[in-house]
Parts: sequence; structure tokens; C-alpha cells
Amino acid sequence: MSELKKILKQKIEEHRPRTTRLLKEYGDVKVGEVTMEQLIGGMRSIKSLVTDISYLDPMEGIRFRGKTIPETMAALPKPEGKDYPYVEGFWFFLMTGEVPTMAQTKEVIADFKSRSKVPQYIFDILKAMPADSHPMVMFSTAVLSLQRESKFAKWYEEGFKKLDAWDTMYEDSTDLLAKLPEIAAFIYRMKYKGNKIIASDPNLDFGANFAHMMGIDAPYDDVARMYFILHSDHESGNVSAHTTHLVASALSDAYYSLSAGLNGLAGPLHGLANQEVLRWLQDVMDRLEGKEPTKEIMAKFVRETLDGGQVIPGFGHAVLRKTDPRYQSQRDFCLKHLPDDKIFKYVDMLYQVVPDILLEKGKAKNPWPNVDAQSGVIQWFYGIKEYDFYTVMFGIGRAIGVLANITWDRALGYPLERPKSLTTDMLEKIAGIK
Ligand code: HAX
Repeated sequence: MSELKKILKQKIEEHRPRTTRLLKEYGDVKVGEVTMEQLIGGMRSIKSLVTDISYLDPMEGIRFRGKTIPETMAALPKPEGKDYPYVEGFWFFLMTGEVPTMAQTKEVIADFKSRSKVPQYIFDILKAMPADSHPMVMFSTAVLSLQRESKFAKWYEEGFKKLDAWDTMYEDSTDLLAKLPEIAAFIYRMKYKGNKIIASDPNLDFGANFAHMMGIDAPYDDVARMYFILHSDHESGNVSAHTTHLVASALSDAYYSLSAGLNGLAGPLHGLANQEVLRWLQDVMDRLEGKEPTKEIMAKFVRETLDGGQVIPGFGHAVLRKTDPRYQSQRDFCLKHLPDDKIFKYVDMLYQVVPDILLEKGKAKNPWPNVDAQSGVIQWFYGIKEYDFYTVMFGIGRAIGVLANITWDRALGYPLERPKSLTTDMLEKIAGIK
């Protein structure tokens, strides 16, 4: 071990008890407007962001522009014979707060098509990356590499008027969103399907074209629509939304901002949890060598994971205090389309087993499943068994919400975000520790 690292290790070990003590013994002490616990513990519940695009109630779950998930799905225009709305209509709805007519939705579909062509250099960059790069690295790199197309960045160089800034931000956001399905499907087919790329079909809408480029038949087009809408927005404080907003607050354009947000989404405590659920279940199945787990066996694996100091992916939430309605919505889909699927049954068994164990352990504030517990099952059923790709699809959905948000950030002229930090010495002084 280098001298630097040795000293660092010693300093960390010396410092840790100070932070733990502040948190455990002085958590309720006020530091300005907030408590010590909020300051050290990840800013939970501090009201410090504004958005009108979605709101997350801890007990009810998400509302998009004031509508619950079922209300949103029912209100928006759908392709004929399909159960889920056009993504393009949802984009209109998130941006404006108004439910679009079919004609308005069709106009957005045409607009997306005119913006959807991905420049060849993006494919070249993706092909040049190491084949074992995580698909989220590829996705984020592609988004960042598109930055040279930014209309906002060019406009800024030519002279900047604060209240007009939303215009080019909107243009960039729409340009970028329209390209994401093709970029994602390219990554999937290049990485997992022997580079057999399927060309985009200009006659299809956002969800159907994604399904087509992935090479998966109906009803996967509807799965894609549902998945993108459900994952779009979860108010502003979650890591991906907050990161996108924070980076955009420096007047970085939509490409820089979304790429940063995607990097946050790729964390296992956030969007990567959907792949972790499948990885965890696969491990259980491997260890059982094909035998079906009983509830007791499943409980044993859950306890083993917790005793090993790991979290149970797909359970818990920083804000929600009940089962995530996005989980419920996907469960309803499973009950309709894949009620007998083996993995669905295992996930359902986890629902019966995990909350009681988390409650018994007494640590997690919310023992109930979140969006990520159920989403991988659906993808697996329709043939996407490469679970490290799941977060990329989450990323397409999340882009809808965060890009709408940063367009509004510019429109309302929100300033650079810059909270204040203190030192541990200062906190100990406030706590009255000698
Ligand atoms: N399994 C085991 N322990 C858990 C847990 C879980 N599923 N959920 C929370 N806990 C633990 C926390 O790790 C924490 O322990 P420490 O005090 O030792 O650090 C304690 O319970 C209190 O945590 P909390 O206040 O209930 O939850 P947080 O707000 O700190 O964290 C998380 C919320 C979502 C990160 C957490 O519940 C978790 O790690 N869940 C598993 C990962 C996951 O599913 N993430 C996806 C969340 C939804 C999302 O963002 N999707 O993108």
C-alpha cells in the first residue's frame, strides 16, 4: 500500500466515528433550517426543488401533471387496438400539462421522425468501444458525443438572452429524445445479437419503432410504451432527475445534462436495481440447480443477502412509504400477459417474503417493492435476457421526464444550483461536542 493510501486509510478510520456520532446522537440538532440527520443523511425530505411536471406523494405514489398512472394511461391517445398511449402524446402532456388530441399527437410523431436520424459518427464511436463496456456506459457516451449537435450551445456562443433560452433547450431536448430508441436498440443488437442491426422504420411511432429495432414482435410495442411512460419522471429529487437538473443549472446543454443524469441512473441504488433483481434471482436459481424455491427457501436467501450486508434490490424507497404504483402497474400487466411465468412467480414470492423480513430487521423505512422489482421480469419474458441492458431502457423513459424538466428550468430562468457545505468541526461545534 502506498504511503498516501496508508495515511488515508488511517484518517478514514479515525474520522468515521465522528460522523456516526453526529448522525446517531445529534441527528435532531438543527443546523440552520435543517437537522443534522438531513444534512449528513442525503438531504432526505428537504424541500428545495420546484417542478410542476410530476409530484410524488409518499403514500399515493407518482402523479404526472396531476394525474395518477391509471388516469394518465386512460387519458392519452393510443394507437388503434393498443392498451398503452403514444409516448409522443405523453411528451406533449408532460411538456404542456395538457392532454393532446390525436391530431396534436400525430404532429409530435411526425416531428420526432424528422429529428430521429442518428449521425453515423455515433455508431462508429459505439463500435470502437470495448465490447465488454456496460451498455449504460455506451448509452451515456452516445448521448454525450451528440453534444456537437447542440443548438443551445451554438446559440449561447452567439449571445445569450435568459428568457429565450428555453427555445433551443426545447429543440435540443426533442432532437435528443427522438434519437434515443435507435441508439439504444443499436447498442443492444451490436452487443448481444451478433451486430445484426435492424434499420429504423419511419412509419412507426416511438414505442413500436423501438420494438421493431430490438427485433421483438407485438405486444412488445405496447410494453415499450408502458415501460417508457412509467419510468419517465418521479419528481425532481431522485438521483437521475436531480443530476440532470443540477448540470443544466450551469447552463450546460441537454446533451451534457442528460448524459450526467444517466450516469446517476446507472447506480445500483437507483436504476441499476432492475438488473440487480434479475441477477439476484438468477443466483438463487443457479444455487437451487433448477429446483423451485419454496417461500421458506426464498426467505433464507433474503436473510443471507441482508446478513452479508447487502440490500435486497427492488425494495425500499427514499420517499415512498407503500408499494410503488409503478410496481403495481407492471404487476397488473404480468397478471394479464404472463401469469404463469416462472420468474414472475418468484418475484411475486419475493413480494410475500421480503417486506416482513425488512420490517423485522427494522432498518428500512419502506419495506415495500419499488418500480425495479417487477420491470426486469417483463423484459425477460419478451426475450431480453441480457439484464445489464434493462437500465438503458429505463434511461430512455427517464429522458422524457428530465428533458421536459430542464426545458422548464430554462423557461423559468432557474439559477445555478449551489447549496452550502460545512466542515465536521463546525458541525461538532454546533452539536456542542468538545
Ligand atoms: N434492503 C436492505 N436494506 C435496506 C433496503 C433494502 N431493500 N432498503 C433500505 N435498507 C436499509 C438502508 O440501506 C439503510 O441502512 P443503513 O442505515 O445501514 O445505511 C436503512 O435501511 C435505512 O434506509 P432508508 O432510509 O429506508 O432508505 P434510503 O432512503 O436510505 O434508501 C434506497 C433508499 C432505495 C436506496 C434503499 O431502499 C435501497 O437500497 N433499496 C434497494 C435498491 C433499490 O431497489 N433501488 C431502487 C430504488 C428505486 C429507484 O430509484 N429506482 O430507480
